[in-house]
Amino acid sequence: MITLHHLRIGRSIFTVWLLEELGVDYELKVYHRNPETMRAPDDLKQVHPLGKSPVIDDDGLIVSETGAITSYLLEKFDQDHKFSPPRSDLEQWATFTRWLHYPEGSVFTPLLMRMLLLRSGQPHEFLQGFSDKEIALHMNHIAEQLAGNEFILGDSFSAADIGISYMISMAKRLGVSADYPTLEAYLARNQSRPAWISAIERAVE
Ligand SMILES: N[C@@H](CCC(=O)N[C@@H](CS)C(=O)NCC(=O)O)C(=O)O
Repeated sequence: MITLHHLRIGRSIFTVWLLEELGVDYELKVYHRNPETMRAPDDLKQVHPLGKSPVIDDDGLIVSETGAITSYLLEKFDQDHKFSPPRSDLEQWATFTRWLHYPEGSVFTPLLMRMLLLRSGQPHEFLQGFSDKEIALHMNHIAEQLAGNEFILGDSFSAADIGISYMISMAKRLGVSADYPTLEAYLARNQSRPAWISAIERAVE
């Protein structure tokens, strides 16, 4: 049985969503951030030395890092390739893998920068200029991919849409997605999926 170590509020809700899409039986262990520091509680370090979420425990096998967890869950539970292309279709698989790792690898950092700048309440022209430009680059890139496509790989939803939705939802919270109606419509489309609704109900985000 899979246990997901879920920290509220953060990216692990997106792993809950994937588990719901896959129809996997799982347990949730919920952690709360320290309200002053916003950091994870120390108990998470007993699961993994970094003390971050998400982390899954699959009968003693500990997997951390969202991208690695996603790949692991797909390898184990998406044998019909409903949410990811098979490796035998190398071109589609490479495209999928690129979109799977792009959110954490490239989009997250400038969004985090913006979040920290807002939270600090201290203007910083250089960092703000850098993050605004990078965010615009990535939002435009995603919007271009979605022009004429309902989902990131085309007509059908895949696990890559989960990570991209995470980025758009973060952009929305940070007040940048209003300039990108395509992205807001895409997020709304994904978040009307029964698996997302079940994830929210179960994880009480
Ligand atoms: N690169 C990691 C990032 C994990 C991460 O930073 N998680 C945040 C929650 S969204 C966390 O646990 N923060 C609490 C802390 O650092 O104390 C991943 O993709 O899973």
